[in-house]
Amino acid sequence: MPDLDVEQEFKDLGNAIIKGDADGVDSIVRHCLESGLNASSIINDGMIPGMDVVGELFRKNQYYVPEVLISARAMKAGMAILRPILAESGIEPVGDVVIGTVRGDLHDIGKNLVAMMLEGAGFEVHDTGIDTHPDEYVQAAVEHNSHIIGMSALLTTTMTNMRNTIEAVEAAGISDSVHCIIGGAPVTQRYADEIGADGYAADAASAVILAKRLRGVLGDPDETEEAAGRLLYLQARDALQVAVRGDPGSASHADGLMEAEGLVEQACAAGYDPTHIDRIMAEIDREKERTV
Ligand code: B1M
Repeated sequence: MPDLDVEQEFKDLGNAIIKGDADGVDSIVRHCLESGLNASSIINDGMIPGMDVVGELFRKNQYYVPEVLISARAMKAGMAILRPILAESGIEPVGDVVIGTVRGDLHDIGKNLVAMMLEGAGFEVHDTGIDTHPDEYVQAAVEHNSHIIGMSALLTTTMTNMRNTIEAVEAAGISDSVHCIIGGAPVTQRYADEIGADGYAADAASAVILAKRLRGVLGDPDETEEAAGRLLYLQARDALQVAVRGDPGSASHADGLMEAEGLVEQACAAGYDPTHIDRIMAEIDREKERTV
């Protein structure tokens, strides 16, 4: 490959993903293939680092949903060229995931983001779409020999179908081989624990880290530490919500505040973003003032 500056090519490819330039991704990927680079290197060294930056920008609130969707579309443009080649070359995916929005729920923007990010991270993803019946998840997981079932819910009224799906997975006798993970705006770690899910992720980037962890393919230590800090922070938010819903002076109000404070301290110790820490501490202080 005498004429190809591989490092520059991968840098350009990553930047095209970050900018959401689908046409650019298409032409760079084709150029890389014509120059003899292999498909998995194009994904792992060019596209995924770009998508990692997108996930990072999203986590830091520097990218919002539209930008992520545009980048995800650019990623898809590259994947569409590379997927058949990967399938031919028999490269093992990181794991197999069945993902869908739960029964009764039609929201799919977040689920699609999670699916694309998982695909970008090297998972084989089977999307059951919206309004997925518990038995449909089970059927798809059995059919594809999946390692993970991912459920998304945006409504408090449909969240209960996550529990029903976990029960269906248990009833089908596949719970030893399939991990159930959940997410969506109303879902919390507390709820995941309550229904016996194997994991909860607050956003698409964290879902990838969770899925990798469940498959034993951890990201680099910084990535894991950042995710741990973020998880503690999100758990603190959940605890604060519990407090806010309780009457000042009630046990739930006091317990929620105490739990939130403890979690914020841990998130701070884990090096989580000080701006977010300061903001939630101010909210906790305001809530405390309501008690006196
Ligand atoms: Co609906 N809706 N909606 N809606 N909708 C909400 C969710 C709502 C909070 C709005 C509100 O009242 N403020 C509210 C729910 C209230 C509640 O239950 N607590 C609501 C309602 C009430 C409804 C209807 C009942 C309205 C009606 O008809 N009366 C109805 C229900 C239809 C149904 O599902 N049966 C309805 C319909 C719709 C539309 C069809 C119009 C549209 C959906 C279009 C679509 O998805 N194709 C819609 C939308 C767009 C929203 C809001 C505005 C935006 C949701 C969204 O896409 N967010 C929403 C209000 C809001 O959230 N601000 C609202 C962006 C997306 C990227 O975030 O989905 O949270 P999210 O995904 C995140 C994380 O949650 C996480 O990662 C994603 C990326 O970071 N995540 C996972 C998600 N799934 C995950 C899975 C994982 C891990 C992480 O592991 C597997």
